[in-house]
Amino acid sequence: MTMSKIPDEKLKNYQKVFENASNFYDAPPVIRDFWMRMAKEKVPHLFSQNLSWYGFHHAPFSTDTENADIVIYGIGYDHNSSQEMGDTRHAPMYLRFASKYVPPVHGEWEMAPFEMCNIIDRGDIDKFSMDYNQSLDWDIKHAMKWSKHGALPLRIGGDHEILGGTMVTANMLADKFFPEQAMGVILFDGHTDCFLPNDVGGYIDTEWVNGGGIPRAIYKGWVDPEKVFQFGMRGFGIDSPSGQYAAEQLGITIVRPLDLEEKGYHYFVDMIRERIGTSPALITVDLDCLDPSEGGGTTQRDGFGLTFREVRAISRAMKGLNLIAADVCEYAPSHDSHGRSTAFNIAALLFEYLCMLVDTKVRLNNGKFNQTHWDLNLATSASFPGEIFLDRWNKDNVAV
Ligand SMILES: [Mn+2]
Repeated sequence: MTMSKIPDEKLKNYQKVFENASNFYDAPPVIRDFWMRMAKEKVPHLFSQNLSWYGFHHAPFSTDTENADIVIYGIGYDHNSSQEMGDTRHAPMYLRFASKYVPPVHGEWEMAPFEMCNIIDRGDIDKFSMDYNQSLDWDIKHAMKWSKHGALPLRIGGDHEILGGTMVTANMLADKFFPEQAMGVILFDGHTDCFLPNDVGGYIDTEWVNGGGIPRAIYKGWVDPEKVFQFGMRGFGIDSPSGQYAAEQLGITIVRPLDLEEKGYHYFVDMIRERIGTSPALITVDLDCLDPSEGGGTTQRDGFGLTFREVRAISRAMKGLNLIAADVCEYAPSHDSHGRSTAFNIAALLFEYLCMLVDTKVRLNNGKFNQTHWDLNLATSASFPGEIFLDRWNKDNVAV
């Protein structure tokens, strides 16, 4: 053995850590409880990406929306991205896979969402029909049914037609949990999407045109434009057909990528937190908000956009506030050509939205935790994390 070059006192401490500490056992309490429960219930290795019967973020597939706190599902809308169509219909499948690369705990926030809420993957809603309105009705019908008992939705597109169903469902939940307050919205997009009936004659009989959920919800009195923030506006997105002038007249806060870069995200995070306050709110992410250098896996690529880091930093404004629904749309797997880098960033972002929805739902449940349970009949894996600590965990818990 070579001589130690570290002072004795310090070395003894380092050796003590090496011999006794555990990254499972010494995790923050809710995370450790989660790992130990996974071991006790013999839920197979939640780090695995290879078990197809796990849903989004390793959530169990389930039809039990009545007892769910959070419901995650895909809708592969592929109707009307305006430039490069891509293959948004396949996005839920690819993102479900990418989401399994994200660990099921949030160390930075000290959260174990599956220990705090009953989270299910309800599977996908088929877009059903070639008829636009019929597909919307099909989506909205399912979305409302699945959230009828209060489950907060995390919806994965598909194209931005998804926003109609998100808006209707969020409004239903807002009525249930926050009956006095209008909703706020954070939109990440290349375009304000404030399409008006006068601008889009072809869709005049369609209530929820692609992405046009915001002006419609303002028109109905569900959303307060003073609590609406739009990030990433540029290029085609600030031409009048995409809604800039309507958004300005409505009093929506429009933020161009350079504004964000110059003022810094703290400036806008503070503004969002002040204006949204205790109101219920939703986040909708149209991935064409992104700069093409962020992987390119979207439909309408337009230079000088946002980074994933900016989208995440702004999204975190909602942490601890009342986020009640979120969607992500316009992911085009066929354009995501660099080792699926767009998909992995989306997956990491989705997990943050999941955690923020859990945060809201725990408050709505008066602080009570509802654990997620997996159907163990499906389990075939031999490895479960933390198993060697079960004895210690059981002893410690008896002692307490
Ligand atoms: Mn859009």
